[in-house]
Amino acid sequence: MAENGSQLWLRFDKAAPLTAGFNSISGDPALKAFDEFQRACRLMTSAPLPVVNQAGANGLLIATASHPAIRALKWSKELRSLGPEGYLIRTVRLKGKPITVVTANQPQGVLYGVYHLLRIMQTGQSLSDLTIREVPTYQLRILNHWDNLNGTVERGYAGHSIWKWNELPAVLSPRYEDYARANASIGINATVLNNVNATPDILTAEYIRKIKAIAAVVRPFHIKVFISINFASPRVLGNLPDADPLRPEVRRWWKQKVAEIYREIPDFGGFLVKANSEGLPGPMDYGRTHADGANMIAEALEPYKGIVMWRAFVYEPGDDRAKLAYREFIGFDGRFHDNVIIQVKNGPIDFQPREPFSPLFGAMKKTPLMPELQITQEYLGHSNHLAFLAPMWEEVLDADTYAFGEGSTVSKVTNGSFVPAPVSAIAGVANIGEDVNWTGHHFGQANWYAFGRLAWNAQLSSETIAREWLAMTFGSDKKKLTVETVPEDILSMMLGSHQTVVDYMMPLGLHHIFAWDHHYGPEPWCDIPGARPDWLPRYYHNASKEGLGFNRTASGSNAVAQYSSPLKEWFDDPATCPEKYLLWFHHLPWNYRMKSGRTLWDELCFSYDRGVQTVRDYQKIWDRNESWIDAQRFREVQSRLKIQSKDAVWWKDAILLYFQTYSQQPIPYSIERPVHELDDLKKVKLDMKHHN
Ligand code: GCW
Repeated sequence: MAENGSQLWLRFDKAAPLTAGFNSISGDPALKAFDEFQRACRLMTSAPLPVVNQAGANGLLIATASHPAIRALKWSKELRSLGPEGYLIRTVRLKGKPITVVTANQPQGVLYGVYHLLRIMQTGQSLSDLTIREVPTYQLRILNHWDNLNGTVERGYAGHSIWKWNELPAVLSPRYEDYARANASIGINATVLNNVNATPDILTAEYIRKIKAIAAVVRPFHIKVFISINFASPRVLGNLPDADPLRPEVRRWWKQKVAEIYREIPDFGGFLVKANSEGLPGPMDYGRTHADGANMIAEALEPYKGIVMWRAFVYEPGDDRAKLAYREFIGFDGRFHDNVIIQVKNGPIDFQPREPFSPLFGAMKKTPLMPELQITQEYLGHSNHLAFLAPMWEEVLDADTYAFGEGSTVSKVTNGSFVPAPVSAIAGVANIGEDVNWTGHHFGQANWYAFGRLAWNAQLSSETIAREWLAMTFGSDKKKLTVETVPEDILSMMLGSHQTVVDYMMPLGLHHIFAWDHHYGPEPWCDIPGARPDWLPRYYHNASKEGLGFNRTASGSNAVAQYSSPLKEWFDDPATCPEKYLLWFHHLPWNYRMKSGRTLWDELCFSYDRGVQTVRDYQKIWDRNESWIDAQRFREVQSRLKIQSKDAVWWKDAILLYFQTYSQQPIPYSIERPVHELDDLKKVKLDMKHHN
């Protein structure tokens, strides 16, 4: 088969193990984990391992804690500390013979352990003397699909939805199982099937049958299914006069609907809700609160241990947009039911190329919060630009909120370490579509992979993740790759690529200077008469003859006050504010002196230029590796790098020429000159309507 990216990082036939394998397998053949190992073995060596009753020399033992062979090891104390999903992988000696054991309390833990073991084999790491113990950072590691029931995907850049709603439940696309396997292999254990901009239809009996069919395919891989719901459903589907959460008939409607779902899907996960946000209905339509709305739905789900993920992506006009979610939610701290989690985007605005973390993290001390990351690159060049997002997510998850003193990082304030959470969770907005390679750009797969790995272990470094992914995804018979031998140039391209996109799009804390609606190219001048001011770039960049940036200090919108000390004081002062967030928090004169000694204007020019030059370097790096990369993937990445290169110049010219009309200073003469006219760039209109 031609190498087309369809196998993702699970290329067992190509990335064959570099180390000696096992002689036999024993344990519990009824486990999915057992099956999956044998399946991978067949692909790697064309034969499964011989199954034996008792593990022999160089044997592999795969079983849960209750299996007699595991009980005999007397590991019960350690096993107890693992919870339902943690696992152990250990080499033991029985009568002097090495045996590799993969075990956990529950079948799902064994499955994650088996995929860990396979990863060791795929990436050429040593299989001897293993002493691995893993417990996930978050209990619920969930993909959010912004997939519409008509097959389009909001902010999806890899083709139509993989969910074939019109064929379901009768026809099950083989991709559903591939999807489940890929997710299980990186520890993802839940999925929200439909767009947060949800239509009531998803709750009809017809759709519940379709959801049930998908749930049946992903269940063996220990993946729970959730859906997004529309708050007005009782009015639309139940013919009630309204959807007021305090109206008894409305409450009854939700209870009955939830009961109907659980009759069909007993392990159903629950609901994700976008309410009173961007025009969607919600409790505030009836003078009620987010707590009223979330708690009503939570009550309906509670008997089944279902969960409500209630989004905090709300920005009713009235103040600096960056402050609005905090203002709306902080007062409800501690007022949500136990099975409600508030889902908060990583930054206070909206998945910008770079944002400081949302001030809600750490501030809500009695309410479980879950981070929402965006895997699909809505604001990062769609599936045309190579941007490995692990470094951005690492920056967010490791950011210190100081809310519970030093060390209360975003990951710790959301994983139950500080705020008790009945279930801790993290979500990623999927970049998956029906494209053969799943994600449009081959390197987009690395972001899906990275999300799963970080959700499992928030401490993993971007470099570790990139090494694993590269070794598994690009190794071949021609060039075996191990975590140690991945090409350093491609590795460093990946690790620097997010910063590179920031450099040519929105450096130094600039944000939301995108083109209207499709969010692909630059449009800092964009002006749509009658549009909400906070949907227009000018609101964010505030360019004038005097300077650039958004004043969120005490003398401006005072958004800094929503952070804990000492952060708020650091952000408030340009001298201590990290330069990567400078124009997020400050409006500064064009001649403001940066740490480099350059003026703000010059520094901006150099950032954009560095972005352009670095993408050109990526082209060189890629081309240099042509000899060993399979032809189709090589060509496809090569052609997207060409687009990225052209786009980077487009961004640089548009932003610098436009801001130059305010700064009235020359672009430093050592920098490549613009190749476009500003007036021409202003006329560019891409036909890229997004599907709402
Ligand atoms: O910024 C917006 C996106 C919308 C998206 C929304 C959200 C699903 O542009 O496309 O809608 O965020 O997260 O709800």
